[in-house]
Amino acid sequence: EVRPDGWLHFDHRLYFISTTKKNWAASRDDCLERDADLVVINSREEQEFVTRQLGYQWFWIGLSAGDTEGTWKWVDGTIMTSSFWLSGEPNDAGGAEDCVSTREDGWNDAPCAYQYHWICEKVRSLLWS
Ligand code: 2F8
Ligand code: CA
Repeated sequence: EVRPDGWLHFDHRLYFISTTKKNWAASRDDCLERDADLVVINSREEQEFVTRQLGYQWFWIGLSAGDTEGTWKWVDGTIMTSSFWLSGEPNDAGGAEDCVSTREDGWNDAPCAYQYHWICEKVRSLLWS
């Protein structure tokens, strides 16, 4: 279901899929300006809903390296529970891959300075159905 303002609706949440590209931090700033944040993916259903829209281009999600090497944290502060890494990922290629992107078939860790599309998420207000 595509809403007129460009937000997609799924399970009491709204998703914005960018048509332009930015680095991870600037992507997050864009989401914050939209009263949202980069998407936090909590279930296979959510991963499948979000990635159905994407094809084979990379989109930043709200997951980045934690303070301890090899750990990952979501922008809402929660620890990663379900994960959807592509085979062989995360590989920290070049020792410099601290941000996570997804495409239709799964996640990759990539350099945070790369310019990718991004996905924002916000809770749907009960006031405007
Ligand atoms: O083969 C997987 C590998 O592909 C690229 O590196 C060659 C990705 N690099 C970027 O997206 C910058 C790696 O992250 C990925 O693991
Ligand atoms: Ca990688």
